[in-house]
Order: sequence, then structure tokens, then C-alpha cells
Amino acid sequence: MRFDVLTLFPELFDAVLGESIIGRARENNIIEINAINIRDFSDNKHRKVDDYPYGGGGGMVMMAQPVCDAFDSIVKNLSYKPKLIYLSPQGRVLNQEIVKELSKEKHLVLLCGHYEGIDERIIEEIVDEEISIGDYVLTGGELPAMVLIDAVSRLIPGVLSGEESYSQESHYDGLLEYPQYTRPYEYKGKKVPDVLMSGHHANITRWRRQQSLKRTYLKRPDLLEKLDLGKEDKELLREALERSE
Ligand code: 4FD
Repeated sequence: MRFDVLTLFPELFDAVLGESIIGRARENNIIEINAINIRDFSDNKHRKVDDYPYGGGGGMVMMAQPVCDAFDSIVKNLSYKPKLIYLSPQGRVLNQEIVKELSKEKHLVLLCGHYEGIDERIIEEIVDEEISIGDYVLTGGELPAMVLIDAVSRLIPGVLSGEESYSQESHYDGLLEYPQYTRPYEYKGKKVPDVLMSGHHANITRWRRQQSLKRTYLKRPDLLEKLDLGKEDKELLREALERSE
């Protein structure tokens, strides 16, 4: 999968997405990430990319020409039109379902805004979709773009190793993760739950499922409402809640 990012701060991307799992996936040519400097497409001798808003008011607005020319420089080499996503607080709020949808694309272009926003005609001309990573405002769209790239990339086959993808594949079904423990057996007087030491794999699986259900109910009831739990899950949850009453 290919990602192109249109940004005024291209150097931020390799710093974050050049390491660890995403860095390895890039080295193995499973994903490609290019950061393109919008400023390189300014037709102004001072490399200006923003200007005052018509109608007055504070702040600066990103100009249409450099952004649209930067996008055209990508498209001119292609026989298809990649989906362009604008990261903005006004977008559809990202969740794992949208991440899964986006992971089916072969090529995404991400536009990072700054200042008080971008000229509305950019949105009309080239933006296919506006996405927000949550209901808060940041100084730029770069961190949201990196969040989206990371979340989508880990669903691309071959990005996670077998070990890493196991928990993802088998577990991500809209529930929160169950608690995990490693050595030592006892830390500050707290012991690892007996069931995990038992070697009884059916019981371990059942306990973990029950913990996931209980945690989701207690911490994120909104997630649980979206699911249609089966008879067995409902029973596991009821049992977990009865015991802690
Ligand atoms: N919640 C997000 C995206 C961008 C951003 C910007 C208009 C501000 C938060 C367009 C205003 C872009 C998000 C840059 N802050 N800041 O996903």
C-alpha cells in the first residue's frame, strides 16, 4: 500500500514512521510512505503558501494553488486517481471500522492542514473524504495523518509478524483487550490470576473472553452497545458482573 502525505513539515514523518514495525514494513516494501512538501509547489518567489482570509478575521489560510499542484504532481504519474483524505476536526471520526475500510485502498493521499484551515476550494476540487482522529484541535494535521497511517498499516498483510497479528486477528472484534501478565509471578504482593498458571487452555480462553466483556461493559459501554452479543457472551458477562457485586 502507498501513502503520500502533503505537508509543510515533511521531515516529521520519517522521524515517527521510520522506526519499529512501520519502519520494518517500509524496508520490506510492504508499504510506501512519501512526504511531499507543499512549499515546493509555491509559485511565489518567497515560497509563500498561505495568505490572509477574504472578509478579514484572524489567522492565515492555506492557498489552493500549491496544494492542488502538489496533488497533481502525484496524479500525473498514475493511471488511476488515489483517494485524498483531509485530516480535520470537521471530519468523520476515525474508528477501527473506518481503518479497516481504508486498508482496502491501494493508495491514499493525506492532506495536512495548518493555520486556521485551507481554502474551501481545495476541499471542493480534490478532497474525497474528511477524517478526524477525535474531538479536539491540534496545531496541524501531521499527527492525525501519522495516526491514520499507523492504524491502517498494521492491517496490511505482512506488516505485523505472525506473533503480533495473532492477538489482532483473533481478538479484535470490538471488545477491549483482556489483562496481561508476565514474570514475576508476584509483584508488590499481587499474584498472577490462578487460571493463567493452570495450563488449562479452555479455561484460559474463557477467562480472557470474560475479562474482555467485563472491561468493555465497565469502561466503554458505548462499544458494547454496538455489538450483538451471542448467548454465551451474555452468560459470561452476567457471571462476571454477579461475582463482583
Ligand atoms: N481532530 C484534527 C485534525 C487537524 C487538526 C487543522 C482545520 C485545524 C485536529 C483543519 C483546523 C486542520 C483531528 C489542523 N486538529 N489541526 O483529527
